[in-house]
Amino acid sequence: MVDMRPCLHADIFCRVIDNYGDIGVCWRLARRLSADLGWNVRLWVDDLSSFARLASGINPLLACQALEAIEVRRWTDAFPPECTPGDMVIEAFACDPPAAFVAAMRAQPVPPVWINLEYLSAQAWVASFHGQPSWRSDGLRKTFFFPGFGADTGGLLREPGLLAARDVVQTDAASRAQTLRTLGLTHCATAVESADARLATLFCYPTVDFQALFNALVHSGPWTLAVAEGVAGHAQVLARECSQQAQAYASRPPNRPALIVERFAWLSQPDYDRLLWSADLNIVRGEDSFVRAQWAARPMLWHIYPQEAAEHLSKLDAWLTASACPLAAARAMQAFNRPTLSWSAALPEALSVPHWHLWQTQAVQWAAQLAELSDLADNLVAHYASVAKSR
Ligand code: TRH
Repeated sequence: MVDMRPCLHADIFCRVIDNYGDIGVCWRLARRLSADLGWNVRLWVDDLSSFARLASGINPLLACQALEAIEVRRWTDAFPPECTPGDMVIEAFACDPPAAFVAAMRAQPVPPVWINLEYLSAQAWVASFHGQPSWRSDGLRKTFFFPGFGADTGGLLREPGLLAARDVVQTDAASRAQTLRTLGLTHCATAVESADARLATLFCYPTVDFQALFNALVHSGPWTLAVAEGVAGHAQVLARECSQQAQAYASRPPNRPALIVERFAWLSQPDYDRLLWSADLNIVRGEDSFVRAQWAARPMLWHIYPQEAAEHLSKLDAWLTASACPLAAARAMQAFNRPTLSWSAALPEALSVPHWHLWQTQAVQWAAQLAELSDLADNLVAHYASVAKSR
């Protein structure tokens, strides 16, 4: 039977505060709504240069363009007269759509379903705030939509087929190595193929004590470390120094350095996923790479985005508890994120047997538990449908 329903329209507003997480989440959501759920999506972004870094098809000079069937608009305070607000308006991270756009929403015979998509947290209060409406003095209603890790939250973005594609890559060493080769990571591919080292990826903030991190890896090595573009500019030199120092103390010379670094140029989001699936350990940050590392079902170290009054540490602890992170790994992650704690001993411990095996098992179980939840875009569409029905 032919589906005769009219196509629904969504506007997504994204203000890039810094880095790539804001646009990373918005772009992923835009693609989910458009490619998988059949919505017409218009994405408003205030910083197209950051977006262009994330999606190479974006031209930062164009005020209006289309990419993957999504209309991308430069965020302007003036309301383009040719635009009508969509059926659902999603502002990411309380970014406040322009006043002229809100006025156009108000002028609609049936105002759009307005969502404020919030930041991700495993803290207990999230469930009680998720889905709460906020009535504005102009009569419009905005609903708080919180991503999260439980059925009483908005869930996490998970594309259909994502986990099946991951499982194919993780079938055996040959498919992991093949994936790494297609990403241009030949040293990483060789390490996986010859099983002579574990593979880690590194995408963290510059505040990490890289010397301590690399020493920790050396002392639990051998490792091959894939380092993201723009992270730890001195990584290769530092890895060599740390490996050489360790070798000087070793009773017999190793047949390979304890830590080898290979850099990777910025990958597309799907390719970055493939890299995470191919690794044994992923060091990630912010919000979106943090979620993607959980889908990878591999041990991960989260370098959390620092917040005022150390709020991020409560966030970290809440997630460690929710995910049932094993004690040694939790200690390593807490120390990794608290500059006052020494984590150089905590990390090698977490990476050593039997702690490592516990960590691997937990990562698989946690990903499977999360996969039981419905995905965030599906939940948004269900919310839209229930509001539309009640009108
Ligand atoms: O870049 P981040 O630190 O982003 C953010 C912002 O700082 C934001 O203000 C803050 O609120 C938020 O974190 C919590 O980290 P994040 O969230 O992991 O975003 C990175 C994005 O970049 C993510 O979509 C994955 C993507 N990425 C690639 O597409 N290719 C790559 O090669 C790499 C390393 C990352």
